[in-house]
Amino acid sequence: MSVSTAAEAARAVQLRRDLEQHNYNYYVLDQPTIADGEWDKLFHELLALETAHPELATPDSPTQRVGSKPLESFASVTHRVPMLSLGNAFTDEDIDNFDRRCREGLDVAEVEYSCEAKFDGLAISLTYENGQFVQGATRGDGTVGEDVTQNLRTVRSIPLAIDSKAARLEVRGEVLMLRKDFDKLNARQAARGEKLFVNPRNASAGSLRQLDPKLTAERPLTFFAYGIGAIEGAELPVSHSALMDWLAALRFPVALQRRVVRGAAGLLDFYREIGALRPSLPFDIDGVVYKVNRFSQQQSLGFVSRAPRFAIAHKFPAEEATTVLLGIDVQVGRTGAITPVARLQPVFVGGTTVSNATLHNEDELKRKDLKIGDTVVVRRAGDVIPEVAAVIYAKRPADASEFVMPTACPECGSAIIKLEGEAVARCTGGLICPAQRKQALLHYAQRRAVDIEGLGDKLVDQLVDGDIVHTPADLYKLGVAALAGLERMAEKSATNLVASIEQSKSTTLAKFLFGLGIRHVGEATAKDLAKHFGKLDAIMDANIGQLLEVNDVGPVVAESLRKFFDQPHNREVVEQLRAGGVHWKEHEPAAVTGPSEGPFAGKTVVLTGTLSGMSRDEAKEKLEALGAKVSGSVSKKTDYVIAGEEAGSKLDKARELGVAVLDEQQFLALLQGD
Ligand code: 5U1
Repeated sequence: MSVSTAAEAARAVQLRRDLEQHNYNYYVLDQPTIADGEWDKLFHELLALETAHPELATPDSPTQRVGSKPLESFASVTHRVPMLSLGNAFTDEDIDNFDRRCREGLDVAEVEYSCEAKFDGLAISLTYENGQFVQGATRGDGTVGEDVTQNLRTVRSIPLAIDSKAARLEVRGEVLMLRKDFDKLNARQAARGEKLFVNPRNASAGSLRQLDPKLTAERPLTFFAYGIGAIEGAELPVSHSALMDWLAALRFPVALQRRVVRGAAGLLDFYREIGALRPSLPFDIDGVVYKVNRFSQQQSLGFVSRAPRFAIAHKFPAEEATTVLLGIDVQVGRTGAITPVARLQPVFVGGTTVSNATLHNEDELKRKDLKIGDTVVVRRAGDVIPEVAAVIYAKRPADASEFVMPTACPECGSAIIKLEGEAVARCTGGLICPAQRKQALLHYAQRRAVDIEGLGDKLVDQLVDGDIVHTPADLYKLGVAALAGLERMAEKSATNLVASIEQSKSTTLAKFLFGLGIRHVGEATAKDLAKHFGKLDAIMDANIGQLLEVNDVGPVVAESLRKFFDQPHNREVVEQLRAGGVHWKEHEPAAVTGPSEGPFAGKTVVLTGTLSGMSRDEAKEKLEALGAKVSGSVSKKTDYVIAGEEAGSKLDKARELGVAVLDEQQFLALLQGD
């Protein structure tokens, strides 16, 4: 070990600054400006410098996050300012009452509130002395918590040093795990044959209470600040919203979902808005929190027992509940995919009673080691199909029974097979299978395909079960008399349906092709094929090589198209549809419809997140008019991903693949030709 030179000392300072800035960009702003490999290189350079010259190491160095020695137990920490809990509200009336109490208590006509999302994580307190992070503690009982400093040092969104002159500052907030990190963690647990976590909250709790900080360091925890405890040697801002801005300026992560509003109406608007956003947020929330904004007013309202009078949590319906798995059935999808479905003891979750939940596929069933009779956690988030999120093995009864995947389709008796490399088992019955036939008809009739208004699932059930309709071509033979005899079909609705069937005859090649329900041929691919070939016969007769020439068509899609049109019965249905009067405008192959120049000409673009200035459909239309193809998924062939607010997994994928990402402003600039 040698004494460090001035250049080495300066380099260590620079590396620390750069690494913390990159941490902040990545973990707080979610805008990385450096590749992971590059970060690792800088980190190892600093580690090597500090190892060779220990006098260069500082307690707030990024190298000090990684995890020190395991503890025997956690020490107790008495909070200088108690960590309060919040009263709960569930109804609009509860909120009116809360607002009335605040108005009356303050003797004002209207109150200003600061609203924010309520994280479903674990409350913690972080103590900074003279700008250095010195202690982190769990909430515990609100008065005494556990010292988890070592573990919290590993959470990269928590700053180890802050630019504040406060002799002491306690920052309060919540540790949680982002949904995408939770999914990755559970996939890793499964690959290692280790136990799966029930939800991000449990995973966070388990991770934070590890005695060995190296284990916590392996868990992707994050942090959001929502308040402070003790503050010494610095001035407290005048309001909660100003405090949040101050914490953000000190580089603490704070939720973007916060707003200052007035009166109960403002609170309820915020509640509904965040409720609608809830399923698309990157983390779990269980409600929103309202706080009287001005600290002077908070102080005059004070506390009742251990909860503040000036704040309240407005809870959302729970997204998870436990119930019993009564049985497992299988459902057959449009392409024959067999989905195991859980039959559950009915349970109220996510605001409705749930008695069925998807189990996805056989592999998922095995992964969860699910048995009939098990107590399970059911999750229903927003409008997403309910799913069995976890099994509570401790409650497994002795007579719990294994589910055996059927070998024959329950709808048509055809063999069920699972192709190598595919997670999904499929019924081989094709259109012989009534379940597949029903789905195929609904797919053909949907708005994005030929658009037959009024052809819903109840009607399709009757048409297929009554042997009236076998293929989409049969729809064009239906008359008012045949339809009017069906359940829930009066003469008027039958007449309307016949009219809308008639109307659907005039369509586009892309919509017709999409409507045929060929595996892997979604709307965007159908548009590509129509644009490239111009005529249906050209598509039906194209060989694999010709199909591969189409933008975004790969071997899987090409193979699927060939297989579909090689089946005589599929060609027959197409001919019957044409004979029945279904038509569209055809054009010469590869006619160029959009401009051939400009930033988006010939480019494949994916839209993700919410754009503030236009709807997704408007953006799509504008892009297509400029010659772009708008695709639904990100691949190596994608030229641009346009990312609005709350962009999710598509943005992650773009970053992973190194695809160019445009934010809304950059997108608008290109649209305007700047
Ligand atoms: N977002 C948020 N969660 N939460 C929890 N703010 C917030 N504030 C709290 C608690 C217990 O307490 C303060 C009002 C004291």
